[in-house]
Amino acid sequence: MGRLGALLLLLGALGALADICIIPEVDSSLVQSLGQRLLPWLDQLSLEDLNPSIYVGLRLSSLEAGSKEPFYLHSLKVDYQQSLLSDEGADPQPKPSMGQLALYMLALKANCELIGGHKGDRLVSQLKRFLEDEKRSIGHDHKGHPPGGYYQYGLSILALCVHQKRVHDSVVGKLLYAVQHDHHLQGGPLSVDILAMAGLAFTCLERSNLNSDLRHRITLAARTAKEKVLRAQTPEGYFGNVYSTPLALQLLTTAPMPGMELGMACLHARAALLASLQDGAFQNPLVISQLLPVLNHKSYVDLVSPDCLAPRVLLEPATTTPPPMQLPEFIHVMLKAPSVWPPYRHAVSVPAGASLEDVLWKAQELGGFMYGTRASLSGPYLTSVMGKEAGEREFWQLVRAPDTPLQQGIADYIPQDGETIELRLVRW
Ligand code: B12
Repeated sequence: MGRLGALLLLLGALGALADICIIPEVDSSLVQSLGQRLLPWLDQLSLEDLNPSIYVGLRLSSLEAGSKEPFYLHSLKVDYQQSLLSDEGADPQPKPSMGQLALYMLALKANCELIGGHKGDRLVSQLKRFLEDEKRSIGHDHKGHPPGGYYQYGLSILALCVHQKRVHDSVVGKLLYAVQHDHHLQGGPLSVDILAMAGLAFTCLERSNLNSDLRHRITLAARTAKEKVLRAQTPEGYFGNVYSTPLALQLLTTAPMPGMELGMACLHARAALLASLQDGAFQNPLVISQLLPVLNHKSYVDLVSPDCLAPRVLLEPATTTPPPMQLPEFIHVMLKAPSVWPPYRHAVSVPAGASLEDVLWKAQELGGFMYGTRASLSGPYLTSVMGKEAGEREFWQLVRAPDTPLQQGIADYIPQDGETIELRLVRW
């Protein structure tokens, strides 16, 4: 081959690389320290704390937690099967939501378990029933909202797909419509999470060919989802925000996209993620569980045929030296709730390093303030302020004044001295 031939070959290879999203290896000690943050959660086996996403994240990572893993999966099975089988009547157990059931099914597949038998069939029918109900709420004209949200809708289709369980074309059709028409996908960074999840579901359906009549539309929608995620890249490199970037990268790494400039965009996102990892942005177990697969070049779509024998590195508990005893320094945070009458506004003093949840707790202790939370896979979710519950399609938004929505929940966000935090009742 002449020089020109070699040059053309090189240019061709570089051109092809531009279409591929590759995340080069990340320092293994950084990955270890992320995994170590999950370890304490594997010992939390109460109903409120069990989190199938943590199990899925670990199984798709390069790390393993030894005997804690099978034990955790066993606890998940006991908990989920029991609450599924329990009747409404005698001892009504809180039922897992559609999305939680879907994550549980992903966890089973992450352990290479095929769903079958009486229990398995019940699980699959329950999830399909959930999806049918959501589809009905969206309606023929696509004007309604799925009560569980499009994120859980996509997650549920994905979970059934990795188990090779077919859902009706009309169910898939609603998600296709939503992605192609930007329908109720919520603006802002949340839409990237939703698009990424929908894209992962389409990619799975595309590979499994479960809905062959929709094949063309599914391929098109998978591409649209990727394009929209790519367009949502911020100047810092995130797709949406730092916490939607892991799912976005799970989607973008699934396959090369001819004609899309994926290569540089993904390298840019990796650099941004590394910087935020070093800043300690990843503390929440749920977001860590979505990031670990990416650092191991995996996505949820790999659960179609998981490699359960792949060697993984054993996680060792972190050795931490306790910080020297110091008198706590106190900071002042202004807490405001303008959406209630009379509006609440009070300065609260807490030790430096306290979370927003500590601030709320302190304000409540001081009197004149009240709040309520509900456990979720992301941690405590703020449901009410001064006795006012968020209604349907409303939520209590956490905002740093003047107008920056927080990217973390009440348990993870650490306010700084002099900050004003507003709790706003808004529609979504
Ligand atoms: C849909 C969604 C919402 C909806 C939830 C309502 C609904 N019925 O769908 C709305 C728009 C209300 C919402 C609100 C918020 N969200 Co949100 N949300 C999501 C999303 C896209 C999917 C959640 C889901 O369905 N999970 C699947 C099911 C099976 O899990 P689940 O635990 O049962 O789901 C419940 C919780 O996730 C809860 N929830 C939703 N968001 C958040 C955020 C936090 C911090 C907590 C504790 C709970 C929580 O609502 C879900 C439905 O009940 C995720 C994306 C993701 N990557 O996970 C972001 C996500 C979890 N949210 C996020 C954030 C930051 C928030 C807010 C704190 C934003 C704000 N500034 O106010 C608020 C929560 C404030 C509060 N009151 O505590 C971040 C969390 C990042 C982190 N560091 O942990 C994520 C990852 C999005 C992102 N990329 O930034 N969210």
